[in-house]
Amino acid sequence: MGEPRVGEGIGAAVRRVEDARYLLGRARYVADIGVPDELHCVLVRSPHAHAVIGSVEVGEALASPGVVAVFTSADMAADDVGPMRALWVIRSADGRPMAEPPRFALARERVRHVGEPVAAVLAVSLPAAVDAAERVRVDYTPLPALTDARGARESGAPQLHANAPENVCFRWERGDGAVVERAFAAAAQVTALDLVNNRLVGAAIEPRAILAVPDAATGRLTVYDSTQTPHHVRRFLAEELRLTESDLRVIAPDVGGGFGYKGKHYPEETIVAWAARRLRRPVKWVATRAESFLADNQARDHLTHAELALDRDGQFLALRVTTLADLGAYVSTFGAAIPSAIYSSLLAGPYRTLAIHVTVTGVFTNTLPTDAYRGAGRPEACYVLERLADRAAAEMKVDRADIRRRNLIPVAAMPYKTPIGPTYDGGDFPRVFERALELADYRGFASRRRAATPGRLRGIGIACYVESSGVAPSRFAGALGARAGFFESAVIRVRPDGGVQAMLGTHNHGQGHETTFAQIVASRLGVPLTKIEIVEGDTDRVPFGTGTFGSRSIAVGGSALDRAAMKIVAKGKAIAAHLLEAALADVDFADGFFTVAGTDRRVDFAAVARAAYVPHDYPLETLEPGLEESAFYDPPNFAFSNGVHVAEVEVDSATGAVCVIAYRAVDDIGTVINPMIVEGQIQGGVAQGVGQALTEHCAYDPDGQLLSGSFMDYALPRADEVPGVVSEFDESQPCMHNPLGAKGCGEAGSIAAPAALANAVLDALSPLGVTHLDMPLTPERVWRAIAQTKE
Ligand code: MCN
Repeated sequence: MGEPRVGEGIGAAVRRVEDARYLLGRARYVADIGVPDELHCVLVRSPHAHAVIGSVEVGEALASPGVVAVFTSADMAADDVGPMRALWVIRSADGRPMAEPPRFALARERVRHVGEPVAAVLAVSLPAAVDAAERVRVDYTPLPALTDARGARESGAPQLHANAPENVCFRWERGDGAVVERAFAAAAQVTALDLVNNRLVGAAIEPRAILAVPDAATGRLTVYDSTQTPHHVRRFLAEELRLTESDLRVIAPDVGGGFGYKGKHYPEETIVAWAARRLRRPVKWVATRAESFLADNQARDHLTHAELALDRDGQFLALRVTTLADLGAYVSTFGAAIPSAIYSSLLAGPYRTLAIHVTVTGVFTNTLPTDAYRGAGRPEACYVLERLADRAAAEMKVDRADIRRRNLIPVAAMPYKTPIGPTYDGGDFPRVFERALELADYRGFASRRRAATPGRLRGIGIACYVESSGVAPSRFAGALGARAGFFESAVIRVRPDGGVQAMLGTHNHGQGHETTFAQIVASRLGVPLTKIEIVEGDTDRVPFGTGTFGSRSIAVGGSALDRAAMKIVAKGKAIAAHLLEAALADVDFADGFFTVAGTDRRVDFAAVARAAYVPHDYPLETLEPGLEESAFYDPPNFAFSNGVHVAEVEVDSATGAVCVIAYRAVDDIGTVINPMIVEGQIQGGVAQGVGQALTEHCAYDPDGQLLSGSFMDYALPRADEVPGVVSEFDESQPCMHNPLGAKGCGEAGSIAAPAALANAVLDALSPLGVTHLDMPLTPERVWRAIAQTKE
């Protein structure tokens, strides 16, 4: 905290050092890595959403040119390959653990979603594997499919798993229902809404890819994987393949975007790793874009009934939320935790709601599993609250800004314990709110609306959010059933020439870690950026770590790095004291120099580094040679980023097309390490929020066939649909419990943008009497709503 904003350290808008590699085509993704003798894996995937697997005929495929092996679940079972387990096992309200149906990498007996892998073909070339895969004959007996969460709960619905009666995975409950009930009974106003949080597909530029390379000499297996969490993958693979973690090295090299969905464990990882060991040959699988739609986790898909009780002054008295969350066919890595623990714990948002009660039922359907995707649980919570706030304001004929203003938690109330669980350590929500309204010229909006071109309906929308970034305190996760810790690790190795190598368990797949983490080192050690190397994504070079998701890298990884740097300074002082023949207590360190207090005697960092490895005259009993330190960090709490986003839109009343005219954001992410990078992070998140709000929707037909299985049908926003974000940061409230004072920023945009945009579009349509529409607000949906008002 409190670093000068000069040069290259904390607070400087340094250009991303990794961009040269990305922009010049020099990045190395998994698909770029070729090894001699590698086999290509093509997966035979189920064309049915739900079916019993009869025989799987592989003879013809095996006889195809270039084919080395064709495997089915029977082969994996014969090798005793274990099932894929979730990383987080939550408990239902009655205390019972969630249903965790067995999920095998190659489906056994039954398939439960279109695209589920049934057989793996291994051949010497990709075309040979593709051809042979078409010759695998699977005898399926189709079963009725379930593709929506409500249908899964109906009596007589097909049952997906023997150990999940009524297709229910869990029934989650938080808050005091009786207190909420009483508050509703006494309320002057009750506002209710039914909301759909649309299903999304992650769409990184690089499709997932895996290459597993066995080492005949050591018996070890190296797995190159386009993942955000190499340490989790190592652990899952060790468990399933009955290995120790030391038998495996997982490397996540350059990864072309992750957005959360690449931070989960997938069947292909198990299949490729196992096949490589079994065949004693390198095996590579690279998803095609079409395959990504059938193989990658999807996200959101909530049906929610939400009610807000208010007094006559518009104070929020109580919130009651009932959500049906579609988990898809199996429980994915974090699939159960996102719609329960993560989502529900943010339902207070920035507001002082006195009582909150939430129930979430997680159900299975014949669709791709859902799991974390940028925002993960927090956009859903923000959407519920911000849609309710707007609706309540309209019903009470109060200005939308005023109703929020009356309910924001004041800074004096910090730390603030919410009625739904978390304690916010800090944040000046009213200050951020007023600044955002000022930036958006909220007051001047009425005149802009009046001045709009005829046929253009202008609207403005506000969304306030609180985000639990810095996922997660292990204590919190453990209490709620996580099967892993969520610490982060950092090692700083100082070279004899004074250069620094910093190794972290996080992973950079577009967030700019090689720059921002180097800035932290530069600030703490006074070493220029050109002499700092950041290493991530290799379980041999970074033995223990957790990975990048939940906007945790700065708050948790950065804090581990900061601690390691402090240890380097402490050791450096001891070396300097020896070199300068001074008492340790008299040695100070600043700006790259160790100085004897009150004198001009000093030695620079590089000289201390050199001496650390040339200990000719060291007092070896008290001073170890070398300059290398490690630190593990586990946060005591989440870092509660917060902010206010304001979107201004125009709706073409003839076509229903929505144009985002302006987008302004004020975010409190504590101490900003690199303002240029965080601006980019906010902009990227907003782009994804624009997608959810306006264009993206993953749709299945009633038989479970994916209707939006390509970019022709699944509409990512295009550059001309994404507004330039005017972004500001409020640094007045640094995180109180981590050494950097930093809170995460990677998901902020995707959390606030859907609510801000939906509120803006509905504001534009409000003069016509349209009060609710579900996302995505496509031209067709908006046009139909307008047309109906004319009927
Ligand atoms: N940062 C900073 N000052 C702060 C907070 C963050 O300078 N106060 C910097 C960090 O040092 C880091 C970047 O901003 O370089 C994002 O930091 P953080 O908020 O800690 O998020 P993570 O690095 O943990 O990234 C994860 C987050 C998530 S969960 C998703 S999903 C996501 C995202 O980041 N996926 C992304 N941003 C993405 N950006 C790109 N380009 N690609 C993805 O796949």
